[in-house]
Parts: sequence; C-alpha cells; structure tokens
Amino acid sequence: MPKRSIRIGMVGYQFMGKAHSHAYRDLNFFFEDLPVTPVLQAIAGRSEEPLRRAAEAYGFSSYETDWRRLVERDDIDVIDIVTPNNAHAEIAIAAAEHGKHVICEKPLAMTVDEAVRMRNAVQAAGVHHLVCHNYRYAPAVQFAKRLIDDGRLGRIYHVRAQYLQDWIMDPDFPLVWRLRKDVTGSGALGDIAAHILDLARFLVGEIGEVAACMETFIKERPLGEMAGGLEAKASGGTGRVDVDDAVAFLARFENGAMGVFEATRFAGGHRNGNQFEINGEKGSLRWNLEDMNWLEVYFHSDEPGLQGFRRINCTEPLHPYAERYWPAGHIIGYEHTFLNLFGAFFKGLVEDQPVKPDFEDGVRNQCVLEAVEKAAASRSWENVEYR
Ligand code: SOE
Repeated sequence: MPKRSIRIGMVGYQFMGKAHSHAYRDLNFFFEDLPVTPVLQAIAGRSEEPLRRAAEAYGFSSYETDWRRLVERDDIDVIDIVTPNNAHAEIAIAAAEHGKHVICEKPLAMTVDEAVRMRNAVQAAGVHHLVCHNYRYAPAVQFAKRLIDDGRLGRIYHVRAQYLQDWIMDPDFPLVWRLRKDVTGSGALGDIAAHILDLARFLVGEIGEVAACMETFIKERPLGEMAGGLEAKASGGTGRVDVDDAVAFLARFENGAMGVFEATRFAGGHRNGNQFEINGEKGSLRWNLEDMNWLEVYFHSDEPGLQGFRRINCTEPLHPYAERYWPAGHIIGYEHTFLNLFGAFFKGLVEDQPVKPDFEDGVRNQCVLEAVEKAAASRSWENVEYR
C-alpha cells in the first residue's frame, strides 16, 4: 500500500530535536505496516550556523530562521516543538491556527493558563495533538498498564514514583535555560516530576490533592548555555537560581490510592533514574528506566514459599511494541520510546483517532504541577483544580 507522506516542520534542534528526528527517520524501518512516511521537511531556529548543521545532521531538507515562516508554509503537515518551554504556547497556538497538527515536548507549558489556551487552540482547529511523555511507550510500561487494566493487581493502594538525576550537582554547573524560571517555568518539577506524574496518571488515574515541599540547594551559579545533551558551558558572571532543584510530594488519587513522589537533580549516582512501584490488593509492579526492558511483577496468589518479585524481560512478541523490533531477549533502548510514541500518533492521524498523551493530558499534568507548587508554598494540602 502506498504510504502517505506526513511533512514535519520542527522548531528547535537540541537534545530533543535529535531524539525526535532519529525516531522519524527510523519509523518506517520498524513500523513497516504504518501507512505513513514522516518527511523531514524543515527545521527552525534562531542561529543560522548551528541550525544549518542540525538540518544537515538530522536530514531536514530546508531550514527557517524564524519559526513563524515554518508555521505559515503550506508544505508542512505537523509542527513539532522541541524548544525551551517558554516558546511552546505561542508556537503551538500559531501552528493550530494554520491548521497544522502539533507535537509538543513536555511539560506542555509554563502555566495552567498557557496549557489551557494551547488545548483550546488545537481543539478549535480540529488538529491532532500530542505531548511527548515518551516513557508511557516503553514496552514494559505498556505491559504494566495491560496488567493493571486486566485487574491483575486488583484495587491499587500505593504508587511510589521517583525521578532521580544528578547532572547539576556541581555548584559550578552553569545557570542554563533549564534552571531559569522565565524560560522553563519550574525546575525538577516541570522537567522530570512531570514524567512520573504522567506515568502515574496513565497507570493509576487522576490525582485529587497534594502536599509538597521544594528546595533549591545551590542558589547562585555561573551564567552559561547548554552545549549538547545535558552538558553546558559557562559564559562569565553569575546569577540567582529561581527554580527548584528538588521536589517531593504526597498525593491522594481520586480512586483512593496513595502516592509518594520525588523528583531531584541532586541524587548523586542516579543519572536518569525514572522508577515506580505500584502495590495493589493482588500484586505489585515495579519498573526503572535504566533497566527499561524489565518489569518486576509480584502476585500474591503465587504458591507460598515461592512468592516474590519475578523479573519479566518485556521483549517477547506478546509484549506491547516488542514484536516491532528484535527477537525475544534482544533489548531496545530510550530512543525506541519515541518511535513507539510517534508510531501511535501517526496511526491515529491517518485513522483520525485521538492518541494519548494529548494536550488534555498536558493540561491535567500542569494542573497537578501547579497544585504541588501551591502546596509547597502554603505548607498544606491543596486540591488539584482541573480546568
Ligand atoms: C533532563 O532532565 C531530561 O533530558 C528531561 O528534560 C527529559 O524530559 C527526560 O526524559 C530526561 O532528562
């Protein structure tokens, strides 16, 4: 069957630009049955030289130094936003108004107000929309969802989720955009707590109220810029850090489950430890991104004496998405979560079906983030006000 070309216009080109471009390029290789070919049509950014280099490296056939021109082009179907967070809303709304489908990196926005305007814009335009909480699409996480939906854990009592990193522990690590409130909105909260929240919402349900504390351990840093991946270079002078280095919060889910969440960039030794454990009346599950092919599963119905967590290598053909890649036991990695996410999105696009996580999920996530900030400031429990 001939494939439909979906022409991608990407705004931004750093770490996530590379992850997304790679996924578009490899998609047809693994999703042979997908009736779509992503075409890397154009990329936008402000500085021409690095932009030109990114276009060449990632395989985009053209570039624009003003994202507005990209959004106006009639040879683009999807706008993919991989910029710092303060640019998400303006670009997404303009893209929707020009009838483009919109993919946006997380967190969806800087504030709930912005997120709501973005959701309203894509809904009013009738375009497809996706927020890139890619970890939902790890095969082991999808399998965890299947087990929970099939009732294998029964009623859920506990969610324990942590996102542990250590890349800014050096006090000389510069004050890059990811540490500046005017560009990023919040620190560990929006950057990584947003991911574990999305996983918890996906697997267990909505959160009704939260109690929280947040901390900034290093309050002054050298000024500087990101320099590829999570590296940075100093540029001279120092500045005040106005976002959180770490956040911890308790949550009550609407279905009665209790949640304990922690997100920090100061957990020495943990490079990218995104992990959760869920305990239900009939069993438990646990997962860790740094060992992402494995799901640990405990069933209370197992024979006494043989009870305990078993490690399931989620690479068998019957595990979600696993059959797309290699034979059982031939593991996949971080980059494949984006292939699975985009594979689902493009399938939804051609079948005109919504795919999650979408901008509604982005809004709901943002509402919890905002309640966490409010609870940390008030030092009391706060209800999550969904909008
Ligand atoms: C840095 O904390 C970062 O790259 C996040 O921005 C990503 O969303 C996360 O997936 C990995 O860590």
